[in-house]
Amino acid sequence: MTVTNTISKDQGYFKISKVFSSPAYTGDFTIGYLCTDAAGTNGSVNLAGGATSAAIGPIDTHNGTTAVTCTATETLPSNPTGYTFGVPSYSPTGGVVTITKGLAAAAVEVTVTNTITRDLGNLAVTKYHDVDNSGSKQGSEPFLNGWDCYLDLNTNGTFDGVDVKLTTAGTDESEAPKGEVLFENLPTGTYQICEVPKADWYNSDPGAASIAGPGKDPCESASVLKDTATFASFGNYQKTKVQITKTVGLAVPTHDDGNIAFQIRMGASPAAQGRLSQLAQPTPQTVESSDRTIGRQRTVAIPWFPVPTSCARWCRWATARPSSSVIGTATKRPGSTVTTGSPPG
Ligand SMILES: [Ca+2]
Ligand SMILES: [Ca+2]
Ligand SMILES: [Ca+2]
Repeated sequence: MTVTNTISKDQGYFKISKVFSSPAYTGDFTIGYLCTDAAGTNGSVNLAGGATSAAIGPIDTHNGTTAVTCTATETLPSNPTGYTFGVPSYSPTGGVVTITKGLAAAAVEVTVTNTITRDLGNLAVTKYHDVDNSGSKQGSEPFLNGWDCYLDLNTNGTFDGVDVKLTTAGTDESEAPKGEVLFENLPTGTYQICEVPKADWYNSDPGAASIAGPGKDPCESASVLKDTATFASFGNYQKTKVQITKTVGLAVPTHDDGNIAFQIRMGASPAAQGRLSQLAQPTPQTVESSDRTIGRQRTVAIPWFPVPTSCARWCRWATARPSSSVIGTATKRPGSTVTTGSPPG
């Protein structure tokens, strides 16, 4: 009589589940595994968020007398632009599962969970008085508080609905304005940052070319990088307003069309008076009055006059009859209104 017995190794299965949900990444995650069985079972699976692998096995439940475990380890994909994956978490802890005897349908499970966060950075904007209209800040040029700057989120060159606006503020140790705004925790990317102009100020940084069209503000582009402060700057200068006051004398001077002409020349030195070709740029500006009533005082405002870099702080102004000698002069700081001496007449 023969008694026959069979014996087989206890074997089981495991499977890997992936937990992740974000439109920032819809690709697969690669998860490797390595088991402690005598065969050293190993491999990897590629899983998208929400997916579960097929049962992996059969794998011996014991290696000698020691229970077999399998360990799952994820290799993070490259971060999508503007996002960073968090450290993956595993369940059970460490991604380690003990293989238990059973069929594929009873596979033990290891779950790998990922998180992802949006990259953020800061954008600091400084506002300064570009006194010399050079398009950049020199050391002596002051910062300006009280100016509105905004993130032009809909890039239309004007402050409206969705935009975010801040006003330059702050003072340093010596009470001087810091002219700063700080846009914090911005999602990384490229932003259009603009300033709200003020009357009688003119933008030189980024400059007139940055203004997209009528009714649009000066804007420049800034790239906000992860965990970094990006800096942008806006510079504005002022022009000088000049008025001529004269009393019409008996000998009424006339221009080609019979009007009295008033002319402003910039930078006219006494030596250059009356010699138009030697007067500093820009071109002398002329306005006219048709009122030639003798004895009446006439005040004629010259439009804002651009300040050349050679005349950054103090400018000399001259009034004259066109193509004639200079009579009155004045020295004033840009941004002020000056009344010169009477031109000839
Ligand atoms: Ca400057
Ligand atoms: Ca806008
Ligand atoms: Ca700038």
